[in-house]
Amino acid sequence: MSIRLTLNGQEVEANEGESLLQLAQRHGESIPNLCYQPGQPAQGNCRACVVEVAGERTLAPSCCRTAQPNMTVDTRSARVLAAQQGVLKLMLDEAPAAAQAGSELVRWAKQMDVTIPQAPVRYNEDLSHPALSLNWDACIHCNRCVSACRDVQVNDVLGMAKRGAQSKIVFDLDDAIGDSSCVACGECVQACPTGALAPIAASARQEADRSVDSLCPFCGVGCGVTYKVKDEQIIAVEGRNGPANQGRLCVKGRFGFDYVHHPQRLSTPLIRREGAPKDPSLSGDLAAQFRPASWEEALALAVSGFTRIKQESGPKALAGLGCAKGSNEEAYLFQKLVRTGFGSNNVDHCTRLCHASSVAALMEAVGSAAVSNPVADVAETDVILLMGANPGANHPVAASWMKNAIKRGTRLIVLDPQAIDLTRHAAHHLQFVPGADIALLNAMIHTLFDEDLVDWDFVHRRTEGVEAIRANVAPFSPEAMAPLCGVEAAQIRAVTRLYAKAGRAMMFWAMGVTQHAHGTDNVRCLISLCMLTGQIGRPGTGLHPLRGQNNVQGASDAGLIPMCYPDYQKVSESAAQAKFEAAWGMALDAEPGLTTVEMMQAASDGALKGLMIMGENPAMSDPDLNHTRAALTQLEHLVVQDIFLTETAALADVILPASAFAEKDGSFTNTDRLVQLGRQVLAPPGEARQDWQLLQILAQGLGLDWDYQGPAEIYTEMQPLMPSLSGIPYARLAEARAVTYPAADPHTPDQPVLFTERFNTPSGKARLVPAPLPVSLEPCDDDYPFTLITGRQLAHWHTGTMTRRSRVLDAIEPEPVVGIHREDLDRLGLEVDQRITLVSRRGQLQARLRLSNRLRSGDLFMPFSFHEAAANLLTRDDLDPSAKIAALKTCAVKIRL
Ligand SMILES: Nc1nc2c(c(=O)[nH]1)N[C@H]1C(S)=C(S)[C@@H](COP(=O)(O)OP(=O)(O)OC[C@H]3O[C@@H](n4cnc5c(=O)[nH]c(N)nc54)[C@H](O)[C@@H]3O)O[C@H]1N2
Ligand SMILES: Nc1nc2c(c(=O)[nH]1)N[C@H]1C(S)=C(S)[C@@H](COP(=O)(O)OP(=O)(O)OC[C@H]3O[C@@H](n4cnc5c(=O)[nH]c(N)nc54)[C@H](O)[C@@H]3O)O[C@H]1N2
Ligand SMILES: [Mo]
Repeated sequence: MSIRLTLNGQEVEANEGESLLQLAQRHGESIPNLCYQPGQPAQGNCRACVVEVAGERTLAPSCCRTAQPNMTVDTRSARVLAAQQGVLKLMLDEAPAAAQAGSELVRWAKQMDVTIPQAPVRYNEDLSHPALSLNWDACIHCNRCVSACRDVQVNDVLGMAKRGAQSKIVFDLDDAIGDSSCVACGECVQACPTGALAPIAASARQEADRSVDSLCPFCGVGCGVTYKVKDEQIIAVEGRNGPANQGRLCVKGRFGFDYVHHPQRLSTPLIRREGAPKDPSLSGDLAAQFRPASWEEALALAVSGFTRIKQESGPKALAGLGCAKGSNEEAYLFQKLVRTGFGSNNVDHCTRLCHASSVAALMEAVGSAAVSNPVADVAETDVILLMGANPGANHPVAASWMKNAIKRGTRLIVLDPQAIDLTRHAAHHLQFVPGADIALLNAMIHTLFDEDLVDWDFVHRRTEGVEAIRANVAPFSPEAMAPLCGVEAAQIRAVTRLYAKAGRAMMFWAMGVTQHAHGTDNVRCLISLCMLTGQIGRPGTGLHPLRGQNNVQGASDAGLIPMCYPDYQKVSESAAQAKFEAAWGMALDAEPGLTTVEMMQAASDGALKGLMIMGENPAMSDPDLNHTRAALTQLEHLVVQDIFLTETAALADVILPASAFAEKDGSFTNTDRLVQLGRQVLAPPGEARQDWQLLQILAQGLGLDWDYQGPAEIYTEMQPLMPSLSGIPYARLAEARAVTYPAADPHTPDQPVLFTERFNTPSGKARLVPAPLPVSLEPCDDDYPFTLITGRQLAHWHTGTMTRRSRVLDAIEPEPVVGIHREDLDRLGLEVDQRITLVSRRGQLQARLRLSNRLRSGDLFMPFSFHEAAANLLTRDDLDPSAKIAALKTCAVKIRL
């Protein structure tokens, strides 16, 4: 039934449930409003949006009055305007500090001809946090920030304390922000209409010269952001209404942008000084080993080193490590450079240390390496199973969607040795022994058969191999596995029932599952659990390996892997080889190349002599660093293309200064298979150049006739070679700016949910593969009694190159810490904050102890982001046999004083 009413003398039609404010805005009326936020329930507490409804004595707040048939509404009458002005004036009087440039309140006041009082010197404020501040004298108690913190991000930190005139916004129990549990996502800052909550940096509050819509450079969620630029400096970042984030951001995206302006940015090519030895201990002044060079000299040296090695030792003595922070176009060019310029498939990137095991297991089972359903599907699921992933720290905006779903009734199962951030929202947390994933998952699969929870109809129609799975899990009863897992059998059965019986259940996993010598088997088990219960092929179900780097999905898709051309077309298959030989006009090698860790092993054996590294820092991120760094030192010729003088660059012969994310155009593929366009915000500093241009010059030096004009042209070459992009020509991408693959033709709409009818395997069925119990490679013993878990913190990115050069992020986590359980601390007579030496069979480091209430007794946790205490000095380089991923996640260590 239509709702017809009169708005400012015109007859109009309202939508069901539409508020008068929304209706008026839709008809182009501008009504001041401060507490209302689109997408959130109306609060009706600021009263700035009052309007007149005929027949009513008092004015009505339009944000919380629903349009009704036959109403007569006036938003422009003298009475309305006077009331709106009165409200704005009162607010400015009561919150004088709100008179800050650019605040929403001031904009409305200006528009409504309300005099803006002189802003007082800032006072009554909390300046205790490195990222954001709170000025109570600018607060109008609109509650938007509370809603942002509680309803949107579900961080539950901000609240309104006390009542009436005494009421005030507080963090936790009126704690200083810096001492509170605030995670600095800044959603409150973005929501605040007066500047009461604001970035603490004065620069961020200036008026920007221009704004550029682009993407966040950090994780695979792929948030849309708007960069605010003044005098060619990024001064602030705001969440943009991108498909993955709808305005939300985390601390890195919002406050971690300033690394691009750091004085240590590489801005001129560098060449190793004659006689300066490569020092694997990385001690002393690293920059002093290099001298500035002209582009001509540096590029000529880079090329001549590769050419000489290729002539003397053959193409297989060369290799390249590409970059998952770069664009699809850069990744495509990089692998093409190695395959056609160097002449082998020795090309890889950080996916090998990351989701290589997921890729291997997924390709085998379903014939596709990407997620089946997007993160956003959590809104439609009944149960989320989260294993070996800590999205609160590592995919914070994805975590916010999960928390929103949980608030609406979705149940969360956490399978993780640590009590991760999301555990407080979980229905079940199985805090199991690190490395016991297969014992646990096979026990869950055993329970499916044992308790008749298998969806046999789905299994028969859509899968093959069920009998081998059934036979394999026969000995894995929860009761038998419970002691290995360190959790109770009843709990294993309970979570299995919850997942299997859910109408819709969705699973997410990440590095806790993948970074093991049995990583592929771990993922095989997850896939079996999903398939045996038929939890795939519908919205709110499916398999989601949370992808890590902003473009690791795209970099893998574009062929930065040694076994595959773009789109996972195998180098060993002659049809694929012929296709790419035709496209690139030359003979290609059919033998799969070396993987990341194998490259280091080949370098130390002397088989690999020349290496090109673009945007990776293996001297920090690879396992067993003493070995890795020595191997890098062994190389005859190492060229590093980066934005900083990294630990890896410090071992190079030539360093090429490149463009950071904000300095380039290109396409980037997020964890949801969404291809999005990033846009250049700034020029690279000094003489630094675009990554793609450098690759082109190197290729030309190696005799290739490349002549690309830019990313669009590169995409246009790559796209027809990749079946998954066949329906996404550049024009479609340029117009939509975000398109989900696969798309068969340009008119196929985005397909967020895959495998509704068949899988991508030759038979169309999912192939289930059983997994045996692995042999523990390094069990704890009397000498090395602790299990060290390595991973991430919210504020830092991997090897710290970028985030340790961000003022806010480095202030939040300034030094390396090792998390320890209270019992272990007490038992060993250690103190919180004590500096200790952590020793493994391969290396040692020094760091401070931090009490952790997340760990099991006997486990320690450490991030790998600190060069002064590089966690990978301790880790092992054992490889998973299928995926060649290294067992980075855990190793045995001891604490020495
Ligand atoms: N802040 C931040 N965010 C990031 C990154 C970053 O560096 N910093 N990196 C990005 C990248 S590239 C990636 S790949 C993702 C990674 O994201 P995550 O995988 O979430 O990160 P991790 O901290 O490595 O480890 C995840 C979890 O594995 C658990 N775990 C440890 N051992 C085991 C085990 O044996 N079994 C199981 N099941 N779990 C175990 C840990 O307790 C931890 O909670 O994050 C991305 N996002
Ligand atoms: N112990 C342990 N080790 C791990 C892990 C773990 O959990 N534990 N996780 C592993 C995982 S999942 C991953 S993904 C890897 C990550 O390992 P890496 O990829 O080596 O780590 P990053 O620090 O992200 O390195 C990115 C580099 O690219 C540079 N860079 C950034 N943007 C650009 C650009 O646009 N152009 C160029 N040319 N350079 C750029 C940065 O300065 C930095 O040097 O670490 C792995 N290592
Ligand atoms: Mo990763």
